[in-house]
Amino acid sequence: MTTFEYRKNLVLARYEELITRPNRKIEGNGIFERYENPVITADMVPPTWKYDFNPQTNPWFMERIGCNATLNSGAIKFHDKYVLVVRVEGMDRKSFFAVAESPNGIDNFRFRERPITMPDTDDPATNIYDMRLTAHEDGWIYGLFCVERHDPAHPEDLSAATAACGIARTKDLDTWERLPDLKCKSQQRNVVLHPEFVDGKYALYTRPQDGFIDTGSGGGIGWGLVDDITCAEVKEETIIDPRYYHTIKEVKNGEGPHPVKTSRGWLHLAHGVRGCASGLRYVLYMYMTSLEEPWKKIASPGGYLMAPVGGEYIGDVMNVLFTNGWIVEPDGRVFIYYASSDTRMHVATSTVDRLVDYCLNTPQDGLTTAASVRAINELIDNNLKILHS
Ligand code: M1P
Repeated sequence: MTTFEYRKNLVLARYEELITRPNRKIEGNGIFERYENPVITADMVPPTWKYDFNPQTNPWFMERIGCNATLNSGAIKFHDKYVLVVRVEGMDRKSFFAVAESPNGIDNFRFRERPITMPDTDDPATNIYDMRLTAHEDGWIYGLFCVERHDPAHPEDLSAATAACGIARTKDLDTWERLPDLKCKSQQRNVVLHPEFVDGKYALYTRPQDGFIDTGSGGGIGWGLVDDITCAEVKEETIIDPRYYHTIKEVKNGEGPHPVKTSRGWLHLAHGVRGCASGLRYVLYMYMTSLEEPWKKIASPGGYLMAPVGGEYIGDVMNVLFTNGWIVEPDGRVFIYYASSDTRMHVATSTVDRLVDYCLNTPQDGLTTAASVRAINELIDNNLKILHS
């Protein structure tokens, strides 16, 4: 057998084994369950995207185009499949979007034949990433994502970049109509489209930021209305979930996927960032807003829902969990898709009832040590009464 044949068979067999590997649930804290394996890794990108399958031009069956990571994915249930629009990052540091589908949401994710070719605007992007999917009541599926360009104001600084919100829409997830980028006063990342019209307008969760990395005076997760999505402009933004000193969202926060409508209010999933000696720490947290007024917070459980554990700590950008996709089934099951350390995708499962209970019954962050101890003592008091009765 030639080296080409031997290596080709090995690569294809390993790939097939990996993407069909069953995933098992790990019992957790009652709020959600993690799973044994990541759902998508860079090794699950199809070999046809990486290898030249011609023995004449690639006799050693060498990898030609490497994949670095598969991370921050939008999620949607589409034609009975659990679908992720994955941020795939090549070894050249460029990210692109690609659709991966699974029959059950926890394993057997397989990429479609080709990545998405996202049309550019008149001002081409250097990099695009982190798509939030919204099946809007206007009938379109929207993808909102970060568009990164070199900052023209600082031509001499090779790290100076700008972040804006790109907008595209589709009916099949393969072909996308690109709309103009969101116009607003500040730079933006983590912009999310609310699924329903509010006062006849499109509604956006925003994340105003002073620079490409620093949110600076941008006070947290914002809310703004847009008259026309085909030339979207947010003229006024109000902060609906602010950052606070000495919390999990002291440095930054950002809306995850679009919120889920429940009988008790809109259920939100987001990421919070704080600084520590080893850099930034990204965790996932939740909050709820009013059904009638989705910009008004009605519940804010203290602390994080999920933080990195075990191998999740390790990767390209350590100590990071990030989410921009979840799927809610009509029976109330929730599939939370999250990336660890900007490297790989995982799933965690829960239910709408459990997450609403978590939001409404977890004590709020009292913002001081004294308040935290008071909350624990209250719990102990109640428990002792029950245990001694
Ligand atoms: O590296 C962690 C995350 O950093 C950014 O998130 P934020 O805008 O909140 O700082 C994004 O680049 C995100 O893609 C990345 O996962």
